[in-house]
This record gives sequence, structure tokens and C-alpha cells, in this order.
Amino acid sequence: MEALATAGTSAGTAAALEQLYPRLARETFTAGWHSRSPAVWPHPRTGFKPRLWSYKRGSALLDEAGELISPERAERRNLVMFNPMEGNDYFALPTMMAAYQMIKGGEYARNHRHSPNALRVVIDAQDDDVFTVVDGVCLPMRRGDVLLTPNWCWHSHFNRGSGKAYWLDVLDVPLVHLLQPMFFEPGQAFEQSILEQHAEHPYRIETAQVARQMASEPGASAWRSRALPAPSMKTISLTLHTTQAPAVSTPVQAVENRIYTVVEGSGQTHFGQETLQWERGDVFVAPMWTSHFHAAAGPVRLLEISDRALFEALGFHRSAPTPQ
Ligand code: 1HN
Repeated sequence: MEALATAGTSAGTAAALEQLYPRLARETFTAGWHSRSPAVWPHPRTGFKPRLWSYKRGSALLDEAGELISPERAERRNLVMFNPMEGNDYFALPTMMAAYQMIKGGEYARNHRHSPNALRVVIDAQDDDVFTVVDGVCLPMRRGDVLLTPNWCWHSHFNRGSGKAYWLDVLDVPLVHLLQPMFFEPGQAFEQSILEQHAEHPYRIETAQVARQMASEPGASAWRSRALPAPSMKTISLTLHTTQAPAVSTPVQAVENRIYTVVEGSGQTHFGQETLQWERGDVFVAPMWTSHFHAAAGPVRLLEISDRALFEALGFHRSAPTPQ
């Protein structure tokens, strides 16, 4: 912008401008035409990259950590998946973070609440051993379930069995850091009183059940996608992708940032020249405006967690008509 603004000016004017800039800065002004970074650019650009975290590696490292740290000391025993870029060791995407969490049989992850919206996707848990309590409602955590803990809901987790349980946590913590309305409150008591117990609840989505419905519809061997309603989560959207046989999805390129988790099956996702291979429990990210498509090796259940609801609410949502 500066070259444009000063083109055709005399040497004297250019020198006078150079003297003006430091005087402006001393009074905390920047000349709009002389800013170090532009205010606008033609299409989204982000330092976040497509990346995959392996459940085999993550769970093995979490087992090691489990010998050293308790949920009492850690608040939550989890491994946060960060996108390696300058200054970042916590965020997977600009608006969302992701972590593998593990609790052993007999352990309790204490009650607390906070502004960030959160959800869990259960990767391994023995049926009827593991539960999340949300505002006094006890919800079962079974393999493939999604449990929602919308902002400012009390939540705690426990495992009353003998085996370890593993799940994926997704939270809009990076968004709350950007906008800054962070609040956190520990529960008065370590454990949360259970007022009700339900298997069916708006905060519990059984992806196995949704996948069964999708499989009973015509064309189930093709790649198909269904939005999972989660109106309690204002910033996060859920989509389940399934196929009953090897299949390829259509390419997408849109502004939402996406975290994918492999609930069942294996396959690969193509990002231009780059391919990420995935299997059950793995987590991978497709940052804003990265064109990509999936190829399933066989029956697949892939859960997409995105910030689409946020962009739609703000009027910023956009998709490329022909992904590049
Ligand atoms: C949190 O509250 C949980 O409740 C998991 O299980 C991960 C990461 C950052 C901040 C709060 C949980 C979290 C978290």
C-alpha cells in the first residue's frame, strides 16, 4: 500500500513522510498506508496445517503419563494435540483444541465449569462403567458416543469399572482466548451429586445409532453425511460421515475449521499433494479453506467437529463452488 501511496511524490515529500512516521508512533498512531501488515487479503490464509494424531501413539503415551500423574493432580489427565507453528503448543486450530483423555478404573475427574463449550467422543470404554455428569445428570459414555458439556455446565467424569477409558475432548478454548470471556469455577465438592440418570438426553449422541439409521437408507455404500443437531453448542457443529463399503467423498473447501475423529474403520484424506492415513481413534484437522476429500477403505464412521455454526451465526460462512 505504501508504494502506491507515495508513488509520484517528490523526494522532499517522501523524506517529510519518513520524519512524520516516528512522530505518529510516539502518539500511538500508525499511518494506515504505512502499516507493517495489510488489513485485508483476497482469500483466507492460515498458519495452521492439516495434521494427524495417532490414537495408538497417543494412548500409549497417555498410559505412560498415567503411571506418573493422577486426575487429582492434573485436574484432567489429557494430552493436548497442537499444530506445530511458531508460538503455539496448545491449539489444533484457531478456534478449537483437541486432547486425548484417559481415566483408570476407580478414578474420578473432579467437578468444574468454565466458559468454553466442550464435547467428548468416546474411543474406548467398557459399557456401563464410565459416565459424565452434566449439571447433575449422569450420562453413560459408551464407545462412539458424543457427550456435550455446553458452556458453564458443571461437568465431571468417572470410571467405576476396572479397565482404562479413553476419549477425545474438543473445546472452543482458542476462541474464548481470542474473545477473552474466560471464567472457570471449581466445584465445591470433588464429586458432583447425581440428580438424574438418563441414557437418552440432548447432551448424548449415539453415533452407532445414527450410523445404523444411515445404513438402512438406500445408497448406503456411497459416502454420505448427516448433520447431528447440537443446538446447545453455539460455536460447534457436528457431522457424521459414513459408508458401508469403500467410497470416496466429494471435495470440500469452506471457511470452517474441522477436526475429524475416526469412530470406526480406516481410510485416507487427500489434501492436494498431501495424504493422511487414518484408523480408529485417530484425530486429524483440516484448517480453514484447505480443500480435501476422503477415501474409505471399507465401512467407515467419521465424525467431523467444526466451527461452522460460529461462522454461520456471524454471517462469515462461505464455501468454494469448485474446490481447488
Ligand atoms: C476440561 O474441562 C476437560 O472437563 C478436558 O474433561 C479438557 C482442556 C482445557 C480446559 C478444560 C474436561 C480440557 C478442559
